[in-house]
Order: sequence, then C-alpha cells, then structure tokens
Amino acid sequence: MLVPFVVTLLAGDSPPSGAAPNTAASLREAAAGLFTVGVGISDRIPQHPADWPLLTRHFSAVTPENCLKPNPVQIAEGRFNFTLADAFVGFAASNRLDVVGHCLVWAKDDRTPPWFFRDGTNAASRELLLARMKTHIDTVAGRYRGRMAMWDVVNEALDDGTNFLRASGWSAACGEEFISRAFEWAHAADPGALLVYNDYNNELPGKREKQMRLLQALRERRVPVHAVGLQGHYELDRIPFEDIEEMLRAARGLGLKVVVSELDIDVVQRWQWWADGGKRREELARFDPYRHGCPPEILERQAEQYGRLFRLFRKYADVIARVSFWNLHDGQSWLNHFPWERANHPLLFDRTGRPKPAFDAVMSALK
Ligand code: 9MR
Repeated sequence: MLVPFVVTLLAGDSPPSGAAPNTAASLREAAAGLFTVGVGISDRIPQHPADWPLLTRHFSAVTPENCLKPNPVQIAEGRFNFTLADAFVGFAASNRLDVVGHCLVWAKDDRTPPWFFRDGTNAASRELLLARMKTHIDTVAGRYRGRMAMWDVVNEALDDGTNFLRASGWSAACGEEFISRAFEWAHAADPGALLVYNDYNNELPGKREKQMRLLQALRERRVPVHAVGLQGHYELDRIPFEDIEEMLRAARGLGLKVVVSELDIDVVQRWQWWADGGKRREELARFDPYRHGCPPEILERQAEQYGRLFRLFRKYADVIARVSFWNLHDGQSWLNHFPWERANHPLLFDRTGRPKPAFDAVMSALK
C-alpha cells in the first residue's frame, strides 16, 4: 500500500530562513582527503539565505546552474552580462566555496545564442566562429582569472547516435578543432583553473569509446584538458556501475582526472519518455506518483544505490577530483520539471533540507 506523505513545502521551496539542517555530520568533512563535494545551485544564491546553512555545512564547491552559460552571458554579440555571475562568485568567495565555471562552450545549437553561427544571411565561416569563441572565452574566463577552481570548457559535444561529434554549428564549421581551441584559449585566459570536458552518458559503451578517442587525441596534441566530467544524471535501478568503473579506469590510464559533475538519481524514471519514439508521452505527462511524498521502500533503494556509487567513487579517489550534485535539495531539482512536471526526489536532502536515507548511505560509504 502506498502511504501518502504530507509534503509541507512544494517544489522550489526552501527551509525557513535560519533553519539549521537537521544533522551533525557534514558531507564535505566526511569526504575530506578523498575528493571535493560540490553542488550546482541557483544563480541567485546570494538572495536565498534560507539555503546557506545547508550549502555551507555540506559542500565546498559550487557551480552556478545557468548564469555563466553562453546564453545568457553573451546573448548578442559583444553584449556581455555578468550581473548574476559576479554576485555568485563574490558570494562563493566570502563563504570560502570553490567555484566551477559552467560552461564556456555548449556544443548544442539550441544552447548557443544563434548569432554565433550567423554572418549576415550566411553561415559564419570557421574563422569567424573561432574568433567569436576566442573573444567569448577571453572575456568570460579572463574576467574570473584566478578565481575559478575549474571550468567546464566544452559541454556535450559527443553525438548520442553513430556519429563522432554531435551535429551543430560548431562541428559543421570547425570539425574537432573548436574543442582543442576552446581548451587552449581557456588555459591562456585562466592558467590556474582545472579544465574539464563535460558530457552525459559518456560512461556508456559507444559514447565512452568516443569520449576516450577525443581525450586521447587532445592529449596527443598536448591540448590542456585536465579532467573528464561525467554528469551523472542517473535513474533508479538503471545506474551503469560497471561502465562507470570502466570509465574511471580508462581515465586513470590516460592520466586524467574525473569529475562527477551533476549527480542525481531520478526516482520517477524518465527513460520511458524517449522509448518507442515517445509514444507514451501523453500518459507520462500526467504521471506524478510521488507528489505526496516518496515511499520509504523507494528511498531505501535509492540509498543503497547512492551508497554503492560512493563506495565506487571512494575506491577511485585517486582519480576523482570532485563529486557535485545537481541542485541542493529535492524541491530545487531540475528533475521536477524535465522532461515533464512531476514531484521528484533525486538528491540527498528532502524539500525541507532534511537528510534522507541516501544521505546516511553516502556518509557511511565515505567513512
Ligand atoms: O538545471 C539547468 C536548468 O535550470 C536549465 O534550464 C537547463 C538549460 O540551460 O540546464 C540545466 O542544467 C543542465 C546543465 O547545464 C548541463 N547538463 C544537464 C543539466 C540538466 O539539464
């Protein structure tokens, strides 16, 4: 029987101001000496004091969820907007949090402001596109020189199908070159930052081979790429543990670091959204099984799987530089909205900021 739980706060809500997270132990302290524990959070964290206690107790690195992306940073050519990003970086500095810049190039057309690819009525040439990319990287990475611990330099450039690179304005005009140039220019703009190539599903067979081929080629050409980012947007009961381990071993073999950059475990599995050409979407759009709370048996399964993941991360602590969750607590997760609206419970803290069974499982894996 499904016990209906009362959720006192709705998605997006935060614990009341000043409410201390109900736990004595701290994630970042438990992981000290292994890897940094971080989190991707709202760009507007400086205006959300209710989130500060939970954030600073458990995490030592922060990624702004959106404000450093090409859209919105340079929405029109030469029109840069750093209002949110400056405040975010300032907030992080005053709270002694490392900042992960995300991201300088997002190799997807719908995530790149369209002007990048245009030259009047024609497509921008390779030269023009690279020159624009250089200006963007010099300006953005240069502005925060010395203040970023890491940068996601290129995001999501690998193809999900049979091609090597994703089809985009970037790959069409420049082939692989835009990737190596992005790393070279990022390194020149901020020589102290650890530079990451970031992608999703890149531990899975097929995409993993492409990932390794790309990294190998970059290393051979002495391109300054320092780490591979596994986004880690996993789904309950479908975590590819063996593939993750394979990827960790392969990265170690190449002398590269790994960052788990956007970790969560979706409990209202989203894979069905794409299955069978998306036939079930109409029905799924109304599927919201845990809107009154997540059943204890699901929370337990999630805890076991989080525990297993962190035991694996611990085993490869020499390779892993950072593990970051994507969003602070369940109420703030992007998975409440993507790919359809549903109450999700993918993180270690519930909607009131209280630790879930998954938190305890991660803590004991780290011990
Ligand atoms: O969580 C982010 C969401 O608020 C944005 O609307 C979306 C588009 O910019 O990006 C989300 O974050 C993504 C990240 O930048 C890259 N990896 C996948 C993340 C979840 O979609």
